[in-house]
Amino acid sequence: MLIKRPPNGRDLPFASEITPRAVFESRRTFIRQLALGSIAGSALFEMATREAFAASAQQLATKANPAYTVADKQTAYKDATTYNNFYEFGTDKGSPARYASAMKTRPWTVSIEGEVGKPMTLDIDALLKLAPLEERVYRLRCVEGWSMVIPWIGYSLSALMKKVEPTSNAKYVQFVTAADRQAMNGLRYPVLDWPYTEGLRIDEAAHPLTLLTLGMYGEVLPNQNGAPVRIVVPWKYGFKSAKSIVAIRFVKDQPRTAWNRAAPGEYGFYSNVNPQVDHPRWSQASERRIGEDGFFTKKRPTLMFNGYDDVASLYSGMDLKKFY
Ligand SMILES: Nc1nc2c(c(=O)[nH]1)N[C@H]1C(S)=C(S)[C@@H](COP(=O)(O)O)O[C@H]1N2
Ligand SMILES: [Mo]
Repeated sequence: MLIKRPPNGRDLPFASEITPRAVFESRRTFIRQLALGSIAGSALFEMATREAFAASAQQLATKANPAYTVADKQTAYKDATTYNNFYEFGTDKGSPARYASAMKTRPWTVSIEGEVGKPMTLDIDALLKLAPLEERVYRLRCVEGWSMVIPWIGYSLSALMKKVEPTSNAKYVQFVTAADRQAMNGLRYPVLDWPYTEGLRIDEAAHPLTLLTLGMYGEVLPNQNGAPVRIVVPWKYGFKSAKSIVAIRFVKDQPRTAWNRAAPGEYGFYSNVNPQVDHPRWSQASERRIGEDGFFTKKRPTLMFNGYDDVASLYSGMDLKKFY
């Protein structure tokens, strides 16, 4: 897939390294034909340029995981990549797609630290190779009342946890995300206490559903969806799924989270999808599926734990109205 040492003597990769082979080859053919004058001016021209220059994301080889794939219709790629929450690039839904290309996602390292026997700093290539990449189609339910169905690529965070060996003091995991003032135009607004941070209890982090996510729709993550690495916790509201992670800290005490700091009465630490516990300002009983349900369609019911009943045992005996 990736050629290790670029024979060009630079640090920059060749197009062939970051481009799917088919696209690269069709680009070469296209350029050759262009040189021969056989395409320019023809109706094929527009098609060929789009084919050769538009799709340039690195494809990832994956194995589908049917056990963690919902049957719901998948959200269109276009919707999943243009309707985003990524406040580091602005607070409206279109801003991440517009501005996130300013973020450089290579080189990128994630530091795994705190209460672990083997702290380590891993770069993206190491993370891509750490465990077999799986495709899992998950529902994502935003606390705002909309949802999507996305084919993510990654592996259980538990695979990484096994490598770093959390100590017996590790009761929680904190995710710290990128806060680069040069690249992230949203950071000049004090909407949240940057960097955006999130957290899970250690058993939630170790649950196989918790996905260390490196791609979606067959490719590496688009920047606006949290490239190059994010977490996806499908039974919790979307804001728990922190994007563009730079550190994973194993800690003794429950960590503060960006949204809990900003509005403690509205966003708790647990934030499990729960149709019976309303947000103080709106109901959480139903949702609108992006790309399917229009504004005049009756909203669809929201499912307890977003439909992931598997996780119920993590909370047995807990009052989920109190621990919202
Ligand atoms: N770093 C960071 N991560 C974040 C956010 C954010 O603003 N910053 N927004 C969250 C919210 S509210 C949601 S709903 C999901 C959206 O993920 P998606 O754009 O890939 O669908 O990302 C979450 N992760
Ligand atoms: Mo969200």
